[in-house]
Amino acid sequence: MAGSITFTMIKPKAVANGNMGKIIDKIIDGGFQIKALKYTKLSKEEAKRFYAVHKERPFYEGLTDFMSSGYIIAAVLEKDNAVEAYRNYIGATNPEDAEEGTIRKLYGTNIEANAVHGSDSDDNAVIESNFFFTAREWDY
Ligand code: 3AN
Repeated sequence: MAGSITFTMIKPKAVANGNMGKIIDKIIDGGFQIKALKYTKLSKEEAKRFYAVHKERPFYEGLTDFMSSGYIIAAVLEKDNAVEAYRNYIGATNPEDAEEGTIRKLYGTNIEANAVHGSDSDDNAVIESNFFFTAREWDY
């Protein structure tokens, strides 16, 4: 039975640290089915568009500099209740506060370089998936 979807990115520092394979394994171990996956980069302008909801926040410039600083993995994941299930699985935004065994606790460096992104709502999961993938690539 098909579940709902969420969107994730493995962030530049986690890729640069050589952890992308371990993080993908962990995602699969958590019962998330990969519907689409891409090894890619964001330009500064694309990172600003992706994080536009945060444009008034003090960390916006730093976050968008960081997110455009190197390779990332973008992926669409499917599971029942995917958005909430994945947010629980990755842990709190700040790796210091994340529970033991979560992706951010295991592979996060700090609150900005916190290993992975996870959508915060079903609507945003679709918007974010469409940001990186054509409908043909994930919506089948
Ligand atoms: P989450 O990714 O857990 O939903 P949000 O939506 O509050 O967290 O923040 C989006 C991204 O902005 C986070 N993934 C994190 O990388 C970054 N971020 C959030 N708060 C801070 C902060 N105080 N300083 C630097 N970066 C931050």
